[in-house]
Amino acid sequence: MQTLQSFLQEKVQDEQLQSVLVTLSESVKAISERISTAETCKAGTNNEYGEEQMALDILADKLIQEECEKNEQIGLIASEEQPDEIWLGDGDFAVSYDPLDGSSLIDVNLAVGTIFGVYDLKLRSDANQDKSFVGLKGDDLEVSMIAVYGPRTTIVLAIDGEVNEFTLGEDEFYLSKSELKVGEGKMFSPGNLRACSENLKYLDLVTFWIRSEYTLRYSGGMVPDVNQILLKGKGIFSYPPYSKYPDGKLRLIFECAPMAFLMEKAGGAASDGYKRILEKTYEKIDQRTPIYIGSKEEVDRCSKYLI
Ligand code: AHM
Ligand code: MG
Repeated sequence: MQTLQSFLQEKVQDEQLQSVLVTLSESVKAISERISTAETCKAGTNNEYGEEQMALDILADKLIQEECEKNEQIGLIASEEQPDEIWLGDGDFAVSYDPLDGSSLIDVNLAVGTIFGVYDLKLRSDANQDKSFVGLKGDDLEVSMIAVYGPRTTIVLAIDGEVNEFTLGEDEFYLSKSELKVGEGKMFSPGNLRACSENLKYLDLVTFWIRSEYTLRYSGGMVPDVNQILLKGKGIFSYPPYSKYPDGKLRLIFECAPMAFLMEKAGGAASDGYKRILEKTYEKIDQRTPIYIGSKEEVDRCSKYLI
């Protein structure tokens, strides 16, 4: 069985990038261990968006930042749990992360995940003199990676035009599924169904999926839901806007762009209904966007029904 480390040595020419990915996988190991043992009480503080943070969100955020600080190749980080991006030094790599997505699912022991986006700032034509995520877009991503903490801890990594799954063994990640491909198939994860109360086009779309006998698979966590589409090779995850979230709930930098990168590399698509998620320039750190992600035909169907 191939380890993640040997896979990276084989596939990634740039040793600096290799070391960044090892750093991120080490933080996933640490989070995985803490999730299975840590207390799940609420931390009692609010994050930048006024949402209550769970103790584990804070812990995961801290663990990733500490790992990144140890790696001098990483010059810039931004976390969904922190208000500002953080400049760490002269390293060429910028890493965005949602440390623990779906944290409201922790106390009921459903799967949660981490989302990473990795950018190589030296490849930017303007050398990104401001050292900021603002001005970048998903198409600038070098690598994206999600971790799913479920019955097993897995990583799905998009690198070098391939998407592969790795599973955590005793102390190492091993390649468990190679070259994931997303085609067509009847499975749906309809997020934010509340929007149907005011958006009859979304109600029509969901009704189409129901009447066409699609299989419902919705966990309440974007990472396990999109991970399922990648692993089953079919399906659609939707999260439209509505009055409470006029731009949608999910964040472009931390959640949607890295997910869209994984999905496109696996042969699927991701759109906000008008354009590819990866084409959207980051205007601010906490930017939100609607998202329709999964099989190409389903993403097209979303645009046709909703626009
Ligand atoms: P979080 O970043 O606060 O955890 O929120 C993101 C999560 C996604 O994983 C999921 O798709 C969505 O929120 C579900 O939200 P809701 O149940 O409010 O519709
Ligand atoms: Mg999140």
